[in-house]
Amino acid sequence: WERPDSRPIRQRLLVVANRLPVSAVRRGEDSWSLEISAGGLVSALLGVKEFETRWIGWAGVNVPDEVGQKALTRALAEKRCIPVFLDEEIVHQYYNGYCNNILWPLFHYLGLPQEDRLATTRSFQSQFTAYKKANEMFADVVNRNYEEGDVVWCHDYHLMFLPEYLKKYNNKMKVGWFLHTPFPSSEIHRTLPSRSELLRAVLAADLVGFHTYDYARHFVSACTRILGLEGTPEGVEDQGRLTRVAAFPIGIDSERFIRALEVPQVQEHIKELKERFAGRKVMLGVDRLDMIKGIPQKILAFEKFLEENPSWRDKVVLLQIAVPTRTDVPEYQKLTSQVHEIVGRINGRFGTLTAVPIHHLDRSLDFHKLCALYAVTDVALVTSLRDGMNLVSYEFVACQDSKRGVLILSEFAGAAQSLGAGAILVNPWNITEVAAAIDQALNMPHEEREKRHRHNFEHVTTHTAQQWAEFFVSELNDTVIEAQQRTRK
Ligand code: ADQ
Repeated sequence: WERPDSRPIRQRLLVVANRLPVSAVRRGEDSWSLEISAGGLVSALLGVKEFETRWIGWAGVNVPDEVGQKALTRALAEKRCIPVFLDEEIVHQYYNGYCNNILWPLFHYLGLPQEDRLATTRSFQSQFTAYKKANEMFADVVNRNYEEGDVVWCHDYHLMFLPEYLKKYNNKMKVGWFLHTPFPSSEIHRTLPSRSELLRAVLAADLVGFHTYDYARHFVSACTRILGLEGTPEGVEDQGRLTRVAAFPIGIDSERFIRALEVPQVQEHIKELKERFAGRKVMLGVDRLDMIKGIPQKILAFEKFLEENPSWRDKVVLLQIAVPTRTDVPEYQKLTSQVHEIVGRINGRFGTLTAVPIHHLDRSLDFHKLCALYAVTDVALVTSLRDGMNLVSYEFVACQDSKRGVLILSEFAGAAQSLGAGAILVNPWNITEVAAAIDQALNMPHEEREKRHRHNFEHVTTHTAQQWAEFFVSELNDTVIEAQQRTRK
């Protein structure tokens, strides 16, 4: 991802995230092949034209030998990526343990894993120690690659200690931290044994960003209630030093989706899908297979809708595309079996010899197929139990400018704050309410769909990923300049 223009480079941006935006596969002792995973973050940061971006993160593979590490470092350098090498034990304790088993469920209000509460509580300390150790390893790589004037942007709950470690190394470093998940109410955060250390570590950053104003407010409340610091409209103050806290709602590269709909291959997919589901309304769910996405709840609500509306049974189909993630975590394995079991039961109950009401796929779809699916969908169902933002809802809206389908959206997704006026908002825990929303969506008159879609399309195309990144980085620069001016006075 080279910069598309050749303007002079003014400042370097070091983007630090747990995972690099590439997957590495070892081909030989000293050879690697790299595949770019072009997610939202990559396209967002490509849009920050004022900066030259370097990525720092884990490549997702264990590379114990020096030959392999050197070769991978060289291969990644061509992609402007710098690896952090984590061994298996650290990955197990830091990534699977503290990040995915403790912080992730807690930040999404799901508490600790149900059947594992005591075991998790016992292993907490060792996982927390590994978490700090991993953060030190990230800090070490940043420090070795830092040049004066660089802007360092740390991402997500994996790296909450990074701002503190970086500032200890060099207090002048410009450090921002952004959380992609919700930040929960202080009543939830205060149950974490390491609650204070985590907050203090994040507060070392110059700028702390969240998707919504609510998450920012929860963070400030946690700092005032747990640490006894002063919350101001600007952020959190500690002995005269201000950490700026603000909302920076992420968006998508909407143009990429809109342009894709013109590609002949996508048009061909659209034609095939229309033929395949002719005479039936298409409902769509696209999620990572994660408990926060509320997939079982969504499917149960669809079952309720079919139960209550027999006339719709052969006229509607739900396509649920669920890409498996974190497959080595037992909770996720249980979720997969649970979803399969529910889908099987409902298809057995309402299916016929020639058609089933739910098509469930456990896999990732390529970009073109995904765009085609979004384009033919009549009703998209996003029923996350909690979600930092939820980009699937944005992607669906971007692909709907000719169809004007309806978005049913969980009120617990950050996106509800931006797309709420155009979507039908639901409480995903209430399957009767979601079933009623499905009925409302399928029967919605064209004028109302048009009006709702206009609102959402306008938002999605004007609040893009590129603007999000530019806004965060320029705010970080301004924050540091203001802090310097305050100190001089
Ligand atoms: P995620 O939890 O991964 O992101 P989301 O924002 O919906 O959730 O993004 C998922 C991305 O993966 C989308 O771009 C989607 O197209 C893609 N995807 C999902 N399932 C897929 C499938 N089966 N096949 C192909 N692609 C698939 C986290 C937070 C979110 C926050 C983002 C960005 O949990 O709340 O919006 O980061 O900050």
